[in-house]
Amino acid sequence: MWLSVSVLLSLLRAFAVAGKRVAVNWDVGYVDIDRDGYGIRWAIGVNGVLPIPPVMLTVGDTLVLTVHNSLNQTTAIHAHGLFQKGTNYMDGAAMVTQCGIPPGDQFTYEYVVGQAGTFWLHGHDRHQNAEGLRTPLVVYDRGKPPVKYDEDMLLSLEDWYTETFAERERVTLDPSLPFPPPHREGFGLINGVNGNLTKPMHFRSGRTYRLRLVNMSSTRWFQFSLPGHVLHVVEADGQYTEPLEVDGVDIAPGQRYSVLVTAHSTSSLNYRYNVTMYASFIPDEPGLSPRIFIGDVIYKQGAPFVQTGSYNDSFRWARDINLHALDKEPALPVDRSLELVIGRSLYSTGQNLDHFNNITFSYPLTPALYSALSMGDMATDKRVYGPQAHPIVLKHNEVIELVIHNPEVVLHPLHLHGHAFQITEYGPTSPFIPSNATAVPVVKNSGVPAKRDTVVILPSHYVKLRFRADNPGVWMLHCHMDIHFAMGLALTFIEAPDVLQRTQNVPVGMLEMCAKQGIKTTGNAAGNHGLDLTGLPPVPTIVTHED
Ligand SMILES: *[C@@H]1O[C@H](CO)[C@@H](O)[C@H](O)[C@H]1NC(C)=O
Ligand SMILES: *[C@@H]1O[C@H](CO)[C@@H](O)[C@H](O)[C@H]1NC(C)=O
Ligand SMILES: *[C@@H]1O[C@H](CO)[C@@H](O)[C@H](O)[C@H]1NC(C)=O
Ligand SMILES: *[C@@H]1O[C@H](CO)[C@@H](O)[C@H](O)[C@H]1NC(C)=O
Ligand SMILES: *[C@@H]1O[C@H](CO)[C@@H](O)[C@H](O)[C@H]1NC(C)=O
Ligand SMILES: *[C@@H]1O[C@H](CO)[C@@H](O)[C@H](O)[C@H]1NC(C)=O
Ligand SMILES: *[C@@H]1O[C@H](CO)[C@@H](O)[C@H](O)[C@H]1NC(C)=O
Ligand SMILES: [Cu+2]
Repeated sequence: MWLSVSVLLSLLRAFAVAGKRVAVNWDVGYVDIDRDGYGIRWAIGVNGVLPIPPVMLTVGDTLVLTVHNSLNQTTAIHAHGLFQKGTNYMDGAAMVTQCGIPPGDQFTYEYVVGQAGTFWLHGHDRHQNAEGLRTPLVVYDRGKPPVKYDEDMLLSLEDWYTETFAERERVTLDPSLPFPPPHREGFGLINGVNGNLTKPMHFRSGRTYRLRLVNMSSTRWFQFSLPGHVLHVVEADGQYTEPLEVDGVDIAPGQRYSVLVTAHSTSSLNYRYNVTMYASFIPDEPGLSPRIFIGDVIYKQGAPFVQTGSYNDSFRWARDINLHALDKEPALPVDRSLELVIGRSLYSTGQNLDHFNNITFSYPLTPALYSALSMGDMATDKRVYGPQAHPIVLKHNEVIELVIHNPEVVLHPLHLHGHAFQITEYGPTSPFIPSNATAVPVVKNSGVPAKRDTVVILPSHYVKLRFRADNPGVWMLHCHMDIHFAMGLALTFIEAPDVLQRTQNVPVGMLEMCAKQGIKTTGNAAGNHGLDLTGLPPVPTIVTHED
């Protein structure tokens, strides 16, 4: 008896170390829903509901995500922040690493999840993310996490609009309409519901909680604070950091933070947390922007609440330049530095479009990954990917420094697929356009910089990022404000296509999805041989620079 129990236990342990298969079935379809009190509109949900239940895994598990597409357009699911090492084709970026899943069809994403931390799953086809197709993905450590806490809590933060994204996109791209476009100020959802109706958090004296804050917003920033408590940042975008003591965190679209908070040892009072949703480019309008949501932190049912005042100058916000990676990896020595300048211009298509170095992004006719895999020796020639994919070919294992300038008056949260980058420097860029955003003087983190996958570049500022090209694949860099992504603020890194060709094979089912839609899975961006790009739309030219 005892023997069999111990055998069973060791079997269980062996099984646990190997990780388990976690099957998640998503029927992606339209739901008619009122999420903000402004009325019913269509949104994109899963299995007939919104919010979509978060997905919880342990590092080493295999996620088996079966997606049935009940929409009337293609769909694809990206796991934001997962590196997909060796499984680039599972990255879920439609027309970059796969063809969208056709309506009525089904596809199973299957990959080992090798990183612990806080991530999210979201639609990466058209802007289905902004229509509701998003949910947190929490990956627990196997065994003891490197930071100590007693309990996990999740707060997902989302913006929501009365208008669909499709409508907001239409008015934004039309230069005859004023910018920002006329639309009702967005609403905030916390854990998928009106932020003032979110279930209270329950604290027990002396216990330490890890609050995972996930910003799944498409346009708005969120600030989180819990007055009367000190927060310690321990994770930024799936990367553990040395604990940093702060009073609040400011989270951009696409970003995640974990903060530790230790409950007071006495519990005669209750507290309230404060989530403020805003965007620096949206003018203040009382009651509409910023939106403030207050949630309860209950120590003792029925106890009075501590009255909290407003913020003062000594309030400490978490800033990523002040964070240090827990693994103590120093700033990488740079092999190649690339300069990118963000801009917004009126193009010959009659649209206001965003660009890096004057190139506004648009999708190739053949997914870039499939070109990289099928073009043989030519795969290292960037011309193969077409001009508008804005391809940048990287050599295996070289350390890239990105120097990204944002001379515009709006800020951009830029997200890189397949990597976490080190943030080594921020500063004002020239020409400096005075705006009411606080100017950050040059700040450097040359010791142990923080690593993350989404960075905010303030108006009139630059940022320097470093990463090692050690993940052969095709990875997007794009603004995580869906509207700017739609306006073309994206580019494609073609990382070590030679190594990629030797090491990765696309599952046949993925190629079949392309065939059903008449999309070629070999050849260049136009699905042709060599450099013949016949069939790609003409490259739009800049009429006037807007900035
Ligand atoms: C797809 O469905 C949406 C939501 O029901 C609807 O608004 C849209 O018109 C449909 N599009 C097509 C092409 O049928
Ligand atoms: C969430 O992301 C949005 C859009 O990028 C950003 O405006 C907002 O500040 C972020 N919120 C937080 C708390 O970071
Ligand atoms: C949420 O509740 C707070 C406190 O009652 C209130 O000031 C705030 O306006 C509410 N927020 C929204 C968006 O209704
Ligand atoms: C909530 O936070 C906002 C700023 O993010 C601040 O202006 C406001 O005073 C805070 N309100 C409370 C009740 O803490
Ligand atoms: C300012 O805010 C901090 C953090 O909330 C608080 O500890 C401090 O007492 C406040 N100072 C004043 C002068 O109100
Ligand atoms: C972008 O266009 C502007 C104006 O024509 C020009 O000054 C600038 O050099 C161009 N930038 C690049 C990277 O080509
Ligand atoms: C900056 O703030 C000043 C004073 O509040 C205001 O008059 C001005 O319009 C603001 N400028 C911008 C670019 O928002
Ligand atoms: Cu942007």
